[in-house]
Amino acid sequence: MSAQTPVLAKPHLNIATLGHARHGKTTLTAAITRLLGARTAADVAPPARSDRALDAAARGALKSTRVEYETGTRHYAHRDMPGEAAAIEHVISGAAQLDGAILVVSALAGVQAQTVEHVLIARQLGVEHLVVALSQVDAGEAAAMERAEREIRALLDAHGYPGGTTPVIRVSALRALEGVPRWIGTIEALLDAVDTVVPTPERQPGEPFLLPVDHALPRAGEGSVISGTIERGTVRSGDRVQVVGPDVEMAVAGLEVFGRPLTRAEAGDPVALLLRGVPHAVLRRGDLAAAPGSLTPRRRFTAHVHVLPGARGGRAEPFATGYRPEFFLRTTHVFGAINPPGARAARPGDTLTLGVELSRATPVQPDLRFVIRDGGRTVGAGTVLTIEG
Ligand SMILES: Nc1nc2c(ncn2[C@@H]2O[C@H](COP(=O)(O)OP(=O)(O)O)[C@@H](O)[C@H]2O)c(=O)[nH]1
Ligand SMILES: [Mg+2]
Repeated sequence: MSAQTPVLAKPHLNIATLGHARHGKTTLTAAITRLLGARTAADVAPPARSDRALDAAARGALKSTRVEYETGTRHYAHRDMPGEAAAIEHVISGAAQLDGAILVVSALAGVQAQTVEHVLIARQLGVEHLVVALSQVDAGEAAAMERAEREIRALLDAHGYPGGTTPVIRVSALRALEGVPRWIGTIEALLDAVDTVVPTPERQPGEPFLLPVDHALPRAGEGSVISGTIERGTVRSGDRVQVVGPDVEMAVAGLEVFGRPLTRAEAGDPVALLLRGVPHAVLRRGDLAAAPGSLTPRRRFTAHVHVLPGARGGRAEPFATGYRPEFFLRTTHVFGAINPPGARAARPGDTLTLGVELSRATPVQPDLRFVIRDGGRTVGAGTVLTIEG
């Protein structure tokens, strides 16, 4: 294949499996892969900082893997997310790039802690469209399935998704993988629902290029490769890009979409950029590659923030001025102080406008969405309103 060949004749979407650990996300991903003859990309998340305490076996389970496949109408990049609480960072940094998601809920176990947390994060980071796979139904009792479906619809309603009309497709990925036609049909029905429910996204290929970096890897003898999903704009081989973080600027020496060499990639494409001569050690997840001069790191902004009530996984206590949780913005996270308006504290359940001062300047812009975490819990979420400095 020449480097100029356009590979994607169909619209491209980014989706993921979300949901609690051991509810069947990886098995479902495998069943879809088997059905549609997908390819697995060599794109596996290295352990995030918070994973380091875990042993190697546990870390293996926390990686997210990406596959690609085509239905009759669409091309999908599908990320199989980890469901463990310790891996939530991967879900947060991946969710910002999703056009839709498959929420996997076991018919045996029903809604569990990370089912709730993933729905919350998806909603807060702007994932507008969900399809539910009610999984492991070959092993479930009818009454348990009905109960699980009711819990799911109530959860979706509680987070602003249409619980009444969201497709809840009963699947057995394990039996489909074993080749049982009836169960293969359930995977086909799920994919039809995704094709129907998730609209083709509108991209912004004409905006200044921006790539939040998911991974940075060394490429022997050549430099480094950074990868992620392009948030906006277009990049061509030879374009100059600035990497905000290490603050280096260079020409893109080559680019790949799913391991295929191309000369151009645009908003929505999962891409890897070769940065010749840049040592891997200066690059990291959370950096931003962008059109030179198009980004200004900022520390102070105002934001519209929803403080999660304790009943939804948040804190029981209010936030007072000077509270310093962690802000998850695109693929990075940074501590910041919260300053509620006037002298009042922000109480769990409040939705209000407040000031934020980050400990490290990071490019932010109005409408950027973020998640606020503290002590291993998602305590709030918000949207940037105005930049203050
Ligand atoms: N009976 C049954 N078991 C399943 C099905 N899908 C997954 N499992 C089992 O559930 C367990 C967890 O599955 P896995 O895909 O790893 O879950 P993940 O943690 O959500 O990725 C494994 O033991 C699977 O074999 C299914 O459709 N039916
Ligand atoms: Mg898994």
